[in-house]
Formats: sequence, C-alpha cells, structure tokens
Amino acid sequence: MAFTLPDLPYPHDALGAHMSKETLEFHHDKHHLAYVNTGSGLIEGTKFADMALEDICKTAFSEGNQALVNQAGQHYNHTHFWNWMKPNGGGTALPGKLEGLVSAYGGFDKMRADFITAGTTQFGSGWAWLAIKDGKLEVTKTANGENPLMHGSQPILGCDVWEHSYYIDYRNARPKYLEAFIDNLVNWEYVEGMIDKA
Ligand code: MN3
Repeated sequence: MAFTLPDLPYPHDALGAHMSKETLEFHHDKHHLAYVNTGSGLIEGTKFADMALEDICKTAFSEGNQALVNQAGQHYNHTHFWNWMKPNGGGTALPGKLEGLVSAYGGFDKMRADFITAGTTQFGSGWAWLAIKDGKLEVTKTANGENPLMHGSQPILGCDVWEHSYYIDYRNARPKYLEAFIDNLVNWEYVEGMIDKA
C-alpha cells in the first residue's frame, strides 16, 4: 500500500504567527509530499508494501535500510506532527494520563525545559520527543528521519527541528520556535491519545 499525504487537520493559515501559512505550504505540501512519493517508490513490490507504517519504521531501522528509515520515518513523523499541533494549543493544562506521566517525570516545567533543550541540542536536522518506555515518560532526540519507534519506545509528541520547519518564521532562533511549539501549538489531547499505543 503506497503512502498517502494526509490533509492538514486545519487550514494552512490556522496557526497564525506561531507557524505561518507559507511554512505549512512548503512543509506539508512539498516536503511531506516528497517523503510520501519517495517512500512509496521504495516499498512498491517489496515485503514492506503491506506492512503498517510503524512496523516499516522498526524493520527498516533494524535491517539498516537507511533509505527507507529516512522516508518512512519522515512520513510517520510528519503525519503525527500536523496533529501534534492545533490553533490555540499549548499551555500547562494536561489531560489525565499525561498529567500523571509528567508529574512522575518531575513536573511540567522540567519536562518543558528538557524538551526544549533536546530540540536545541540536536545538532543538525532531527526531532525532539516525548516518548513512553517501560511505562515512564522520557525526553529524547533523534537525528534526521529517525523516531523513538526505532529505539524501542513509543513516541507521544515530536517537534520537527529541521530548518524547513522554522526558518521562515523564526530564522535561526530554534529555541524560540521550540518555546512557541510547547506554549502555543501543542495539541495535548492528541498526545494523550498516543499514550494508549505504548
Ligand atoms: Mn519536516
């Protein structure tokens, strides 16, 4: 089954100044589409064609199939990334299960600071993550198209720190972008919904 580009769950201009229409037009309509098209070409006629996207990510990584790690990883990451944001998102009020995990981790402020540090210190392109491992929240980062599925944990929130995600709106200020993501964009209900996959 070929990859397909999901529609954005909101209009391109819905995230306002925090993530502009121009950024979403390039990032969703062009960058994500390229991962979909290239990834579909890689899996066509192979054992991966009928696999769930999560399994493609894990298997490609364990087999050292770097080309497919890049494309399938980025398709998975971006498909969720659009849903990890919403208009008027962010804030410190968390749904119940997430609130419990964050509390056990050390509280919201620690989680926020560690997430921003993870994204800021990812040298070059990659992602900052909240993930679940052995029932506990962890803050991690990965390079390029990798994600926590490939490293044995369940992603529940990811922020794209490739320059294409923030350079139009924030130029080189990656920390400001990460702050705006947590404070003004995150869809915590969608994050809560991914906890059950762990
Ligand atoms: Mn991206």
